Amino acid sequence: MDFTAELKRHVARVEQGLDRYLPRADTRPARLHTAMRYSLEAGGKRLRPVLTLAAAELFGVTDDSALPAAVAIECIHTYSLIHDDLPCMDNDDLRRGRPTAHKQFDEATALLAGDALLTHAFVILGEHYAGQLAASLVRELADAAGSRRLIGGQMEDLLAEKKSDATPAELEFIHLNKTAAMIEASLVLGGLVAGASDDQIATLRRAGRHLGLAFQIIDDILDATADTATLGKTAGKDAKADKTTFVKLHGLEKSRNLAAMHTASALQELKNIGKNCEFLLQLGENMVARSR
Ligand code: GRG
Repeated sequence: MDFTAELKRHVARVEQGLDRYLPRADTRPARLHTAMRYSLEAGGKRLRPVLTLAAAELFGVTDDSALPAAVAIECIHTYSLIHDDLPCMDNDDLRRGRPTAHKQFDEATALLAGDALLTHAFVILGEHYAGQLAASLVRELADAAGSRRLIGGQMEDLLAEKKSDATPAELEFIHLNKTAAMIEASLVLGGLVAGASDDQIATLRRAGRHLGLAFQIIDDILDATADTATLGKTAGKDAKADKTTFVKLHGLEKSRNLAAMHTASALQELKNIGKNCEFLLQLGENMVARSR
């Protein structure tokens, strides 16, 4: 298997899906739909929707039936980035190599574009799936994005920033929910569309949890070691804010080891599914070696 070609193929499908399932930029109110597309079309690695497509393929789904679910995940991820960048949260000027939504438009438009992306994710699920599958997808995504997971993780992150001495347990709660929840859901949505068994879904969930933790540790390492131009977002923010991160708690070397450990656990879980998971294995390995 040619990993780079496969990744390109999945990313191209995601880009097409985003264009297909999002309202056109000139839909009234055009300013809102232009802002939604501005943030979505800025690029990004598309890791989460690619995980959804790859998980569905693992169980033999090679057509576009998982694409709406993949696009819904990317809509929620992008909403969370828009809101995270707002002045009331991280107050950042740069995202995906471009001015953040509130810089390009204004705060109210950015807030509404985020709200609309979050809502539209569920419109997509409702339009493209039916019956028990639709209910399972909505429940999974809403739970991952909700107050006990993504939003709850963000809340605790904001609270921890004020103290700047979060414990390892607090840090794990934040990362399991702010970062790993959506990565877990990405794999699970692909499995649900493909009709995976409860056991297989549970395995995808465990793999996603490890991948998510590895992803966040690498994110902390990159914040400390990479430059703004490479990342497409402001680098060095954690140290400047004296934020508790894996790097602050454990140092660079131990953080790298922890990321490798979580990746190995994720890969082992995927192997346990007993399908041809070569692409997902290489995706996991690439995530640890990534530079942005
Ligand atoms: C506002 C509800 C709410 C949540 C915000 C996403 C998020 C939670 C905060 C952004 C800051 C951060 C470090 C989050 C952890 C997850 C993460 C590393 C997001 C960035 O994901 P990438 O690197 O981004 O996949 P691209 O742009 O490539 O899609």
